[in-house]
Amino acid sequence: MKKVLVANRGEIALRVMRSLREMGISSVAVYSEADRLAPFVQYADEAILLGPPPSAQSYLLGEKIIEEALKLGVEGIHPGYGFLSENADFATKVEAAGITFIGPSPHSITIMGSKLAAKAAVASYDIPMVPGIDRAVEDPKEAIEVANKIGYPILIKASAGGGGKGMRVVERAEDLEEQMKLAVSEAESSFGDGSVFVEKYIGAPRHIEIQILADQHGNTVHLFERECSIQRRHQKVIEEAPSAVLDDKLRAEMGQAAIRVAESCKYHGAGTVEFLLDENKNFFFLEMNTRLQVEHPVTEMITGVDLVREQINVARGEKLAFRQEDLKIKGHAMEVRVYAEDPCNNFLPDIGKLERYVRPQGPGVRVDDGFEEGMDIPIYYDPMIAKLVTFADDRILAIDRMKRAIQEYKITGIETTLAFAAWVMDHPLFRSADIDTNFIKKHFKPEMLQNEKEDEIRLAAFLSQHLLEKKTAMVDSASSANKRRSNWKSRKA
Ligand code: MV4
Repeated sequence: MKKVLVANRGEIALRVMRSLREMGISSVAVYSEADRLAPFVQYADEAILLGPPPSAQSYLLGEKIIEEALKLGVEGIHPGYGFLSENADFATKVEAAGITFIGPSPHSITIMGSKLAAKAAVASYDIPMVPGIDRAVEDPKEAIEVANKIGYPILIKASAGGGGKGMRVVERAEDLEEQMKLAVSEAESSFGDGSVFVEKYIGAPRHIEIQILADQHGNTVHLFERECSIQRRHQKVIEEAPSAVLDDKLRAEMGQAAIRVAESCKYHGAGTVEFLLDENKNFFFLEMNTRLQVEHPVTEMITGVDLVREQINVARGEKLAFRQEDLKIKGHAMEVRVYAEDPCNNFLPDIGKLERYVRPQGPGVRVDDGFEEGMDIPIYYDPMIAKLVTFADDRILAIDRMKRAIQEYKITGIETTLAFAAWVMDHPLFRSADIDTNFIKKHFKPEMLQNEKEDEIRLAAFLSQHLLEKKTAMVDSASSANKRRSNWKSRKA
């Protein structure tokens, strides 16, 4: 494979191109008018303008992207995450054009794109599932029967759902019929598929996901877990690897379960199997994401594996170069997603210009981003500016390193979630890893950022005072040097 087109934008496009360059593969960027000046466009060996900023007129134009790829002699297409990455129809068309789709087969994408199809696929693979019913329920009476068996509270879920859409918690039988109607209509309008099913509601779970890699020769390995419990309204905010609550035995059990999920749909490529972990450390399969995930860097840090390189290797038919027993966890990695959002104003997206943009550096710091100082954050796409990742020998060291990196990060011109991330890093419950998916909802109030902001203001005040003193001292010494010089001059004269 000599040339690969990256059908994505921003930090992930750049991330993928970096591995391509290391592998001696040339890269093609596709971009919208909003991204003309973006670093990923500059970085690529060739770049093709797709159209106006809205995704539907640019990054989602699958057929146009394939056409351009054919014109340029592209041999592979990497879809990144979001956009066309989990679109089975796009993957099919790419392959039909004789281009390699760097990702799983359309078959795997289709099965895992439906929660009910996924449950059916894994049914004979000994995968722990949340108690419930694994087919579409249409009659509220049937739902009530199921609920009586498993006990309240229950959760109504949309089969085509994602990001919590179409989900309804029901505490009592008398609310069930109404909530079910709401769930069905929400699922219909959001996904065009109104099928819903019913599960026991796990109230305070952790979100643990397992990274897997599979080649096209039947070899599948897992690369351990990521803990993603710190999220807000289904948007992940902080991720880490490994999880502080898994021991080696549970880790191996969940890893093997994830491998079986992958095998159930004949998976190849990189993928992620999501589980819920309850307070008693029972784990349950939720769903499988058939793409490279945003938070993949924390896995790369603790395993030393370049996941993009491996995606490309297995896409071109190579065998995995390592076995399960070759993989070991080393150290701890923490990732903070830096969003252009105002945490003091209900995380409202903030747009504008990156007036000042200075990245943190130093030991154990990785920044995956897609902007430069002076650039505008476009309103058309995800408001994520960067992923800030730290790596250290253990979890507390990785947290303290994150606090230091956040302090070094200078972003002005727009509000960001950096101060919020600093608040999380300082929270005693986070530091003791006593977290679940309710952490932010339960513990965060905007007023709490005053401290973090005051720290920032105090630091800025200290620095400007310090600089002023230094400048005064310099002026003083300069003027005395001038005096000396003039004395010397005058003496000479
Ligand atoms: C659940 C659950 C509790 N019980 N299922 C949310 C999105 C979708 N992928 C699955 N989700 C959940 N399913 C049962 N039976 C709680 C959630 C959930 C959640 C899961 C992972 C990460 C964050 C979450 C936040 C709220 C709810």
